[in-house]
Amino acid sequence: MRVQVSRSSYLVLVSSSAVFVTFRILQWRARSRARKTVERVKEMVEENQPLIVYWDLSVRERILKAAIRRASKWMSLNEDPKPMVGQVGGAAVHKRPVLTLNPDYVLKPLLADHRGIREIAFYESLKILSNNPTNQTYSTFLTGKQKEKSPLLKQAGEVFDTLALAFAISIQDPVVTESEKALKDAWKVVKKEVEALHRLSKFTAPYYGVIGQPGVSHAPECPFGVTDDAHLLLQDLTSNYSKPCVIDLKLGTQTFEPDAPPEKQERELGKYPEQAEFGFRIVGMRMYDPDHPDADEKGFRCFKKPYGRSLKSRDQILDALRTFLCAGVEKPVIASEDKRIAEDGVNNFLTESVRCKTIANLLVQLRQLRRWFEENKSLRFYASSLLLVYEGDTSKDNGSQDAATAKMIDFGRVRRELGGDQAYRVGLRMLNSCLGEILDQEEERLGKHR
Ligand SMILES: Nc1ncnc2c1ncn2[C@@H]1O[C@H](COP(=O)(O)OP(=O)(O)OP(=O)(O)O)[C@@H](O)[C@H]1O
Ligand SMILES: *[C@@H]1O[C@H](CO)[C@@H](O)[C@H](O)[C@H]1NC(C)=O
Ligand SMILES: *[C@@H]1O[C@H](CO)[C@@H](O)[C@H](O)[C@H]1NC(C)=O
Ligand SMILES: *[C@@H]1O[C@H](CO)[C@@H](O)[C@H](O)[C@H]1NC(C)=O
Ligand SMILES: CC(=O)N[C@H]1CO[C@H](CO)[C@@H](O)[C@@H]1O
Repeated sequence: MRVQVSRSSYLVLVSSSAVFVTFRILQWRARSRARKTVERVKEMVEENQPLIVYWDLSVRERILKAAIRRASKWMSLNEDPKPMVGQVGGAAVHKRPVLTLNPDYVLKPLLADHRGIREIAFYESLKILSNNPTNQTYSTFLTGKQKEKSPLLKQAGEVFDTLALAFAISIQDPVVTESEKALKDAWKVVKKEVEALHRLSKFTAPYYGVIGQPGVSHAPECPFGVTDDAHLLLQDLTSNYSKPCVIDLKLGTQTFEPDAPPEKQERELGKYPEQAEFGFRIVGMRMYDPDHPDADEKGFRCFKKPYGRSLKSRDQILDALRTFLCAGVEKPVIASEDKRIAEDGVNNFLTESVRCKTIANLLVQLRQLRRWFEENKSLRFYASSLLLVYEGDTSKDNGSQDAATAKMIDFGRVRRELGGDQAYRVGLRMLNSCLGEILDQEEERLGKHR
């Protein structure tokens, strides 16, 4: 009798301790798996960091290869690209010019430093998300890890982990439950970024890949695999204009990233301190104004970097924007307008003398961009440009003379920052108010003379 009791209690003891050990193992596996997954997702979209971990060799190689493949799929350079006529910004002495290629491409030279690979990654992310804006696509883009077929042993491990997790969730293990919540939040951050990038692509120039370098370089002068010959292949935003008038605005209150060395910060601040107040600077502009004494042989007036830096007050900025927008049609002396009306007998000169529709067109596009910045608060763009283009040819009368384009370019310094880009919004607000003021004045002028 006594033997039997002790044997059954022995069995109970053994089996209960087996259950206990199994429980512990499952719990441990579930907890460590859950923690790791949260870590992995959080790392993917770490704050105050560039979009991709370009210092990771495999990440930058994968993205660069994808960009080269993208361009080579359908583009072979059987024609020599030519230096762009009418490039407005960039191309300081040490830089190479932007090139153009028929029918409507621009080739922007990439920098071999971190900015080159970061700009490629930015455009690649837009492209990848344009077809398929999901967490999965983006996480594969950022980490390179796909749900690949793993070896049998690993698969067994996965099945075990999945069971362990299911078990831990069913008994509401506190650590696993907590991790599940954290995981959901981490994916929400990813999803936000996916949506933001997905909606941003309509404000940027269409991108077709990287051209001019055959593969990833391992030369010491190419620390990130990008060579001196690499070019971004983009759509030429001026290609549909017969006399494109272009202004390049560098947006934001500062042009350096927060981790820039102090000397660089000081240097950048010294270039144009007013940018902190205005939220942008005029990098350059080029307008069609063939009758102007300063016009070049093609009929364009050009303003370069020093001009933008000389603008010290809001009024001067306003004048500069008016000069840009009213080029070739601005007739400041009312007397001459009256004379023209008298000669023609009709008042068609005045309708022609203002660009109200063009300015209104730009304002609509800028409003949409502003909305994006107000509603998508996860990215920040340092030293990025906004390109405004309008038709300078007033001889057409079928509507195309009112065409205008506003697109963002230059993405070498995009970062993830909670709160979004307050600094870019300062610039957009200022730009909006200036254009609005110019439009009001023009409409008033027009109204007075009707
Ligand atoms: N997609 C485009 N369509 C038309 N013109 C373009 C396009 N991209 C660039 N440009 C022209 O090239 C100029 C320089 O472009 P971008 O600002 O991208 O170059 P960058 O060398 O990085 O300039 P920066 O020195 O200001 O950083 C622009 O001002 C514009 O005139
Ligand atoms: C991405 O993550 C968010 C937040 O967890 C979720 O709501 C959404 O359904 C996920 N989308 C996809 C396609 O997985
Ligand atoms: C120019 O017009 C064509 C035809 O409408 C269009 O496909 C193309 O995208 C336009 N280019 C730009 C830069 O807007
Ligand atoms: C207007 O006419 C020009 C030629 O003068 C042509 O290139 C352009 O496509 C036309 N635009 C529209 C909107 O019809
Ligand atoms: C995630 C998010 O806030 N997305 C917003 C981005 O901006 C657009 C407007 O351009 C909104 O519609 C989205 O909801």
